[in-house]
Amino acid sequence: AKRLQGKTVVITGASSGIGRSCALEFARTQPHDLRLILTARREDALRELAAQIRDEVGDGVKVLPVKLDVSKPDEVRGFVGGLPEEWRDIGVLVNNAGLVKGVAKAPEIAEADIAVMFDTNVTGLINMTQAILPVFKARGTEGGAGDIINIGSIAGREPYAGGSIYCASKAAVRAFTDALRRELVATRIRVMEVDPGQVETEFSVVRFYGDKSKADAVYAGCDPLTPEDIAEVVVFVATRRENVVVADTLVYPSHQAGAGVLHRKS
Ligand code: NDP
Ligand code: 8X3
Repeated sequence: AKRLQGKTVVITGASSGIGRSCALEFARTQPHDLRLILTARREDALRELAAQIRDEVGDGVKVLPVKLDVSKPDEVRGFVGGLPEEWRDIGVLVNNAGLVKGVAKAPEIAEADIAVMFDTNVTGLINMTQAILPVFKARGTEGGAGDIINIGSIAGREPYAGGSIYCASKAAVRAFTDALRRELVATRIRVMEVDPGQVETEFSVVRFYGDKSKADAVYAGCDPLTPEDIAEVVVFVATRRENVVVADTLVYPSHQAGAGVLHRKS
């Protein structure tokens, strides 16, 4: 179905992993007068992705790469106003930007790591939501007023040792999402959360401060999800009939049954 025809989709953290795959999946499956606003800090990666989408799907999808650090409240506040006029009619927000830093346990957790995880995963997601909600609310209470799709994590449901801050940040995403759905119950704005289990992306490379061998060990003997697997779910929830809210989704690879509960091939 051409359910996103004429719509504008914003994705945060589109330069890598799940966000990047979401951009490609929206473009490939809904190439009918779709506008994609791709945001992240790494502008070069966004430009490359925009070129790839243009080559693959052509004119049906217009792509606007925008450099945006969601952890900077001033940048987020100016985001919608800074868009060219024809890009401001946003219909879908995918709050995907997020990160984990380190595996330290209290009291050894670096203050800078605590700050960057909360500023990005929690405050950034909330600020983005608040920046874009007025666009949705201006549409009134008709169907299709707007979609917010928040990327949480299994870590927000099952906290684990060595991940306390990341887990707390994702639990905060979950609480904010659930409260927001209640706050907006009289509107036709859909508030949805997708919680991935283990996905192989740059996530673990970032967690280990660029140490690729430590990152690879996370996935040793496992068969993790690909970012495309999560992108398919994100596009699925965004393309249901207007009255259908896929409110809350947990997605594992088949060898996972909880946070860190992974069957590894020896
Ligand atoms: P990646 O590291 O591959 O991608 C993270 C993305 O977030 C990048 O595009 C990065 O872009 C962006 N980002 C980070 N900080 C900021 C910032 N301050 N402002 C804007 N963008 C930012 O990891 P994933 O794709 O795996 O992560 C995407 C989401 O999925 C995160 O919220 C993560 O917590 C969640 N998740 C991941 C799981 C996994 O196992 N991989 C499991 C469950 C949830 P740039 O550096 O260019 O700014
Ligand atoms: C990422 C999943 O379990 O590695 O959100 O923290 S986990």
